[in-house]
Amino acid sequence: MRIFKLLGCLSVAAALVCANATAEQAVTLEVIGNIKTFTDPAKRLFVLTPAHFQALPQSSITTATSWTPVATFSGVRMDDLIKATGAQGNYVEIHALDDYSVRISVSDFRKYGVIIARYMNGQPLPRNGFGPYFIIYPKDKYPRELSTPTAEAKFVWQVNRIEFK
Ligand SMILES: Nc1nc2c(c(=O)[nH]1)N[C@H]1C(S)=C(S)[C@@H](COP(=O)(O)O)O[C@H]1N2
Ligand SMILES: [Mo]
Repeated sequence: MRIFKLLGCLSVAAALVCANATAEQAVTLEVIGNIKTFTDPAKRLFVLTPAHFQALPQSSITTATSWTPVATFSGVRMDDLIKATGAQGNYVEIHALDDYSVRISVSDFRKYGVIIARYMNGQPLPRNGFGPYFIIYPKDKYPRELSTPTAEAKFVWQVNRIEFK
């Protein structure tokens, strides 16, 4: 398989596939702000590569969202991301590739077991389809509380940066 991949990368026809593979490796999640653990102390940055993200405890939530049918989303509980980064503070700002951002109270994380998902039904979320990361609340478990416009605004897709405040 590895040989095939290598040969494939050498052929022009497979250039797009290889570009995709590279993009997958470049999918990083940047954590900044009120944190105590850094991958780049000088810049006070904690950057998670896909491998680093995968090495954190993995959790999943099975739910529908307003945009997706019932599916199992998996990734890292926001509580575990807080532990991994030594984050403090009462809220976070979630930022997305499309410049959307929303503020979420840290109290939501324990209350609902919110996860930052990388996979939907075992497939990595593509950038053009809710990826690279998607904030998931257990909407089906709390249909009333998690279907309000305020709650829906917190299901951020295309997440690439999280700032602890
Ligand atoms: N990346 C990203 N996530 C997002 C949004 C967005 O514009 N970009 N909109 C939010 C808001 S305000 C709501 S209500 C829901 C649904 O957005 P929609 O009504 O544009 O589908 O997704 C949330 N997540
Ligand atoms: Mo919204």
